[in-house]
Amino acid sequence: MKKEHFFFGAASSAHQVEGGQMNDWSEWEARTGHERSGTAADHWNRYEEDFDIAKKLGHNAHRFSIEWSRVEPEEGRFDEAALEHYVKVVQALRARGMEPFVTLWHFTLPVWVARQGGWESEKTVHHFARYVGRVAARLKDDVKFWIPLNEPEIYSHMSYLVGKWPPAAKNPFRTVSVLLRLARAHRAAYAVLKGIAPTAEIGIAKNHMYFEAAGKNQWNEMLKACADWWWNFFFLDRAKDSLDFVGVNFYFHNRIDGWFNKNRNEQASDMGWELLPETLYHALAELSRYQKPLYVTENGLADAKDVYRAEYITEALKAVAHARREGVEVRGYLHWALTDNFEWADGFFPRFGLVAIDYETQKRTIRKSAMVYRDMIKKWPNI
Ligand code: IFM
Repeated sequence: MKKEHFFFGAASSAHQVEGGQMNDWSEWEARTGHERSGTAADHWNRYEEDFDIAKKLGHNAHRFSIEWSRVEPEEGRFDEAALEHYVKVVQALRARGMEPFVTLWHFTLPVWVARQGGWESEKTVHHFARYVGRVAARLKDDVKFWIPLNEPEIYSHMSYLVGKWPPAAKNPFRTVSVLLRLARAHRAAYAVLKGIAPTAEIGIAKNHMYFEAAGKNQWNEMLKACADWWWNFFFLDRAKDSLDFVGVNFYFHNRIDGWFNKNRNEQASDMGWELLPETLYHALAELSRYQKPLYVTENGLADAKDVYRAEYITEALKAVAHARREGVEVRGYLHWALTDNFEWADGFFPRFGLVAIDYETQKRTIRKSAMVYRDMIKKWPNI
């Protein structure tokens, strides 16, 4: 694989960093008394400062999301100033030598869409396709990599099964119906994007769990096969004809020994998630069966004291290198996240950033682990 094809960088999403949102999530925060995303990392106003830092850290790619509620605040009314803002964001990345990876939906909906039923309404598929078309028409010359949807399976579980995210339902039938609709939305967006930008590379940011069957045990292996099926069926098995690449968001290893989640948890993040970055290798090796280029579109940990991050990144990159040596076509690694950000139901306490944010002053401080990542990029550009 050619050297210039490996992308190193970080990722973010609009609601989590921009600040000043008026979407279904901010409405829900206000209505339920949940911690407010508020000004978040004020990235809407400080994106150039943030991209300067990313450049200093040696990044040659950056993933961010466009906020639908800003672009289409009312049904059918597109806000030119918001679109122009995102044109400038993309230009700011290009000016710093960073390849933009553009996500078009990262969990939030315009309030008017949510009021019409959100992803439970077929109308949303049509509205989404129209919005995607408007954005693509403006950005097509400067953007090659598009990600219509972020982690649809996490969204449908959290919003419709576990009920921790708006609209806070707990209903398996609604969960499956939303998953199927999101798959249709992905396919519709793919068709629109290809119509406008035929050479665009379009993928999904798929949350991938590595289910490990402990021992040589048929029961564990059967549970693994079921879990893999459930986790991959909707977006990889059913939508693979509408994917030019697979974006892998990787955080979880799930050890099955008689039942799920028999993890040893020897090291855990601030959110209690087990830290086993080397298992990224298995995730990539498994996903290679879809025969699409793979990009790690997210991988990271909440670690406020920055105790584990450097080693985590080092091990994750070794896992990528291992997969590449075995012929798995991994073409990029985007760490989650460039800066600290609003972590949905968990608010601001989890600190995922390579760059710390002081939310009082908005001061940015580069964490030591970010420098370790930078040194690895320098030493290992072809990984
Ligand atoms: O912050 C989230 C992101 O929005 C989606 N993927 C997982 C991250 C960490 O939980």
